[in-house]
Amino acid sequence: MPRYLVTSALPYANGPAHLGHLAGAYLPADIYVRFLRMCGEDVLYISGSDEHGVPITIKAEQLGMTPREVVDKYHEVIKRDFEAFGISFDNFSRTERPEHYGFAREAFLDLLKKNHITEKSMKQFRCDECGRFLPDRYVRGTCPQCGSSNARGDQCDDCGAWLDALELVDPVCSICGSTPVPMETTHWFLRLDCFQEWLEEWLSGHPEWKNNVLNYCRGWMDKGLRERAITRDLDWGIPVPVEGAEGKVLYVWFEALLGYISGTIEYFEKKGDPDGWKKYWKDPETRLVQFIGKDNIVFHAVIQPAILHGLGGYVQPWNIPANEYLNIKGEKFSTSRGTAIWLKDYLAHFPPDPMRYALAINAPENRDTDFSWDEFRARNNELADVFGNFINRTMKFAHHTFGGEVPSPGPAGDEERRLMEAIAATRDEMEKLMRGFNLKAACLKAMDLAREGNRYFDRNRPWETAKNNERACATTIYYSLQFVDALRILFAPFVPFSSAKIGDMLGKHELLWKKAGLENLEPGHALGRPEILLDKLKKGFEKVMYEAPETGKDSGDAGKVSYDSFMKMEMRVGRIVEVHDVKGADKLYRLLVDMGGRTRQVVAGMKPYYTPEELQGRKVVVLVNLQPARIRGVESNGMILASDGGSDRVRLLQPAEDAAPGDRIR
Ligand code: B3M
Ligand code: ZN
Repeated sequence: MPRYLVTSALPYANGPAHLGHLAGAYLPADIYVRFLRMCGEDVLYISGSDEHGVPITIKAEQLGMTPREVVDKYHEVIKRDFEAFGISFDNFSRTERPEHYGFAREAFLDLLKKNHITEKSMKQFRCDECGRFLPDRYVRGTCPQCGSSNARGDQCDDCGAWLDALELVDPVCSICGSTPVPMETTHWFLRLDCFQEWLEEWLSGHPEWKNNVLNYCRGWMDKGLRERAITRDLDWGIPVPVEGAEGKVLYVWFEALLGYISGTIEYFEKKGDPDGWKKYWKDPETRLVQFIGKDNIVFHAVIQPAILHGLGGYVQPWNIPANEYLNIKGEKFSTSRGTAIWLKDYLAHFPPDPMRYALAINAPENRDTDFSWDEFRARNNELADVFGNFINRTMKFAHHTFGGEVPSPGPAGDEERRLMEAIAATRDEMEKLMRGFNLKAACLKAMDLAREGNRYFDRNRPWETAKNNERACATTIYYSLQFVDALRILFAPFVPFSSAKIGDMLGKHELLWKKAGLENLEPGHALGRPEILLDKLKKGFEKVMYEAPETGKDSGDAGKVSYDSFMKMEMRVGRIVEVHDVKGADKLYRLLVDMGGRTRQVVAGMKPYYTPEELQGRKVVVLVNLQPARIRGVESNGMILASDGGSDRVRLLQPAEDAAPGDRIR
C-alpha cells in the first residue's frame, strides 16, 4: 500500500504569508492531502519556515532587527495565518533549530566525503561602499537569460533561472546602488555535473509530470549542469562544518531542501517514535509529492534529487506539481517587494472558505493568473448562491415541513435515480482529477454538481407539493438532503469550514470520499439548525480592507485618529553616523542612522537644506516601521521627520540633548 509524503515549499520567514503563497504551494497541497485522507490513504503533510539566507538578513536590516528576531516573529505569524486558512499541516517546522543544523551538517559532510562537494576559489561580488560581500539578493541586475530587470544575485524572479551573480547584466549593490566588484573568495561546490546522467535517466521516468516542470528541467539538462556554490559569505545561517570556513554558511537552498526531512524527523520525535520518519523518507513505497511555485522547480527537480541521490537511500520526488504565479495587476505577489494581500488582512474581514474556493477554481495550475477583487466577489457569490443557497433552502424545508427530521421518501423515480447517479459519477471523476493533480477541474466538477442539485429542487417544486402532495415533497426533500450530504463530502477539501458547518446542520461529520452518492441519512434522522453558510458581497466590498482603521469613536468626526492608530507608527530617536550622496539625485542623501545598537539606511531629501557636516552626528526622529522603499535604486528603511515651512524653511525635528538613539517617541 503506498504512503504519501506531501510537502509545501518552506516559506521564507521574512514577512507574513500572502495570497500568492496560498495559491501557489499551500492551498493545492491542503486540498490534495484532505482528499487523500478522505480516501483513507496514509498521508503526512510537512512544511515549515525557511529561516536563513539573504531574504532574512535583508529584511532584518530593513527593520533594524536581528535575523533571529525576524524569523521568530514571522515563523509564528505565518504558522498562525496558514492555520486560520485551514492549511492542515501535520507539522509546520522551522530550519532555525539545532536538530536541523545537525542534520544539514551531517548531509554536507557526507557529500564532501563522497566527493560530491569540492572546495574551490571563485569570484564573488563585493561592495566597497558597504564593505561587504554581496551574496544572492544583495546584488540586482538584468537577467542574462530573459532580460528581466527583476533578476537578483541567485535567481531571476521572472524566468526562475538559477543564476551566478557574475552573470547579471549591469549588476548593482541592492543596498547602496553602487557597482560591485568581483573579488576572490573560497566556497564549496556541489558537483552537479556529476549527476547529469543519472538525473536525465531519473527525469525520463516521469513523463506524467506537468509540462511546465518537465520543460523547465529539460532546458536545464540541455544547457549542461555545472558545479554550483552551496556556501555563502554570510554570518546568518548554518556555519560550514569545515576547518577554515569561518564567516561562511551553507547556502540556504542547500540546507532548506533538507528541512523537509528534518521537519519529518521532528514530527516523529514529537510522537515518541524517533525512527518513524524513515518509512516515509527511505521506503520506496512512499510517494513524495512536493507542491511549489514555478520559481522553485530547479531546486526541487534538479538540486534536491542530486543531493538525495548523493546521500543515498532516500526516496525521490514522485511528483512535483509546480504551480505558476498568482499575480496582482500583472505583478507577482512578493513579500520582499511588499506587493501582496496579506492573509491576516483578508481574514480580519472575511472567512477563509470563499478565498479558498476562489483561488482553487482560478488556480494558476498551468499559467499565471491575475487576482482581482471583482473576480473574488463573483466566486464568493457563486458559492453563496449555488452551494450555500441550495443547502439553506433544503434545510429550511426539512425543518418547516418535516419537523427537523429526514422525511421518509416515496419510491425513487427516474429523477432521483439520475440525481444519485450524477453524484456517484462526479465523485469518481473528481477522484481521477484529484489524483492527477487537476484540482481546479475537480473543483469545477463539484460546482457543476451543486447546480444539478438546484435544478432537481426547482423542477420538483417542493413549495407546491408541500401543500398538495406531501409524499412527493418528502421524496424531494429526502433526496435533496442526501445531495446536501454529498456536497458536504465532495466540497470538503476545498471549503473545509463550510463542510464542517453542513455537518453540524445534518448531524453527520464522517468524511469518507466513497460515501458520496450513498443515502447516508436515514429517514427520521434528527437534523441540526439551518444556518446561512456564506454572505453575498456587494461591488466595492473590498474597500473595508483599505480604509484607515476606525477613527476614535469619541472623536465624532472623521480626520481624527485614535491613540491606537497613532501608536501603530513607531517613531524613535536616531543619530546620523554617515552621510552619502545618491548617484544622480541632487536632493537626496543616503544616511546611515544609529538606532541604538543597530544601523539602518534611510534616503532623505535633505541636500538643499543641510550640508553633510551639519548632519553628521545629529540626532533625529525616525519613523521606523514605514514600508521599505527603493528610491533611485537605493533601499530606504524609514523616514526622517522634519517640519516644512515652505521651500526655504525645512528643519529637522530635534530630540532633546539627553535623548538616546533607540528611544521611542510617544
Ligand atoms: N524559501 C521559497 C521561496 O523561494 C523558498 C522555498 C524553500 S523550499 C525548501 O520563496
Ligand atoms: Zn530571467
